[in-house]
Amino acid sequence: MVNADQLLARRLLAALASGGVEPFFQPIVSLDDGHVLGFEVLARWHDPEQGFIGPDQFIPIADRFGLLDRLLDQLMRAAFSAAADWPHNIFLGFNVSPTQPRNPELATRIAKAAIDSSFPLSRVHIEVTENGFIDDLTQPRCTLDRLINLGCMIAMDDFGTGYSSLTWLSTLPFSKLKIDASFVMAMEDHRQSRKIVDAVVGLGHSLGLAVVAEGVETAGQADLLRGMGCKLAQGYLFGRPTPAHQVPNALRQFASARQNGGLSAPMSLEVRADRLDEDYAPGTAVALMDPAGTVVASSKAFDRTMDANGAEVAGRHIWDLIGVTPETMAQLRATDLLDEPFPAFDGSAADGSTVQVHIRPVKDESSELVGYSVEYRDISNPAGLAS
Ligand code: G
Ligand code: G
Ligand code: MN
Repeated sequence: MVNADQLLARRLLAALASGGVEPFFQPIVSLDDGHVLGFEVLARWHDPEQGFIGPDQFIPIADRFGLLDRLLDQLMRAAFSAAADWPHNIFLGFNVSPTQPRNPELATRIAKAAIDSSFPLSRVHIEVTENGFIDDLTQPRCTLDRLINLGCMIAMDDFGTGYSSLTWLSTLPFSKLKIDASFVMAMEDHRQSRKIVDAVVGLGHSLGLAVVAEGVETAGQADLLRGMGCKLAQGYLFGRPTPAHQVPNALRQFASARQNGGLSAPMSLEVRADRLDEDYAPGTAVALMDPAGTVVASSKAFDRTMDANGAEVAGRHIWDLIGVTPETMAQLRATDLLDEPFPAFDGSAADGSTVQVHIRPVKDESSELVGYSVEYRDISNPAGLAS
């Protein structure tokens, strides 16, 4: 006996094999000037016989029959391929159900999909719903740390609808918090919802997170959000989820907000690394790392500060060198999304003295993040000369 759910699961499996499930893209914009920062990728399934089947119907089935990873894989590959010609500074946000990070293979699968498509992992954002996390966070935490280590950004989706939201927020390495649409949509009519949104924007910012308001449908809601200091938004006011072929057109309509500076020479991390000594004052203790935190170049003064024996620093992970935690990397991601400076923090040099660590994003001419500079400043020597 095959029941209706099993039948649907079989159809879904067939659709996944034949490309019948398609990614749609919804813009996430800056509330300051309306430019597009990235897209949320949403699964859409058109069945030749049954017509359009909504994710509310097929996601739970995919979950029950173990098809979510395959769905994610298909969506990612289709989305990366479609986005190859889009501007290189926009991110793609993928939804991951709370059961998926329990699978130790998830991070590897995501990395493989991106690498196979030459899509930078620093532009991959993973949205995890707070609804349904189970009590034991050991494996999810491990998976999310690995994803951050690979360069991805993690967002908490539908914030405010689950329970223990604050526990997840303090336990898992989020960079971004998405306020659930239900609060945003009720804001104009209900003072309570307005207060909640205001408080969540403040909470997110005080934790160093980027905050996105979901479900923004009216100009009035956008104005209220701007007044609260909310920087990022998503909703029908800015754009509905659209198929890939309509995205370039949608981007052109948004384009006036952001023009490239017209620089022609590419400024890759490698070029910057070669010019390290010219770009910084002599004796500056500075290193460049890629978005995932691997050091690609360092000045002699940096090496000296790190390790009295002058061991090779390039190729090592910044976490191992200066005790940067996954939380620091997660916060770093949030600050580049918001274009805000990352606050300096104290670290210790190999000789035991305290140094101030300044981390700055390094971007190319099209504002794509290529890495970060890590500069040590001797606190007793504010000019930044380490020797
Ligand atoms: O796009 P729409 O509002 O119809 O989506 C309904 C729900 O389905 C949302 O909660 C959304 O996060 C979820 N959803 C859409 N696409 C995916 C997907 O690819 N994977 C998972 N796990 N959920 C998805
Ligand atoms: O759970 P999640 O936040 O991933 O769900 C996102 C879903 O919300 C998308 O599937 C999209 O279709 C829907 N959505 C996005 N913007 C709006 C909006 O402005 N109004 C409404 N009603 N739904 C929206
Ligand atoms: Mn989402």
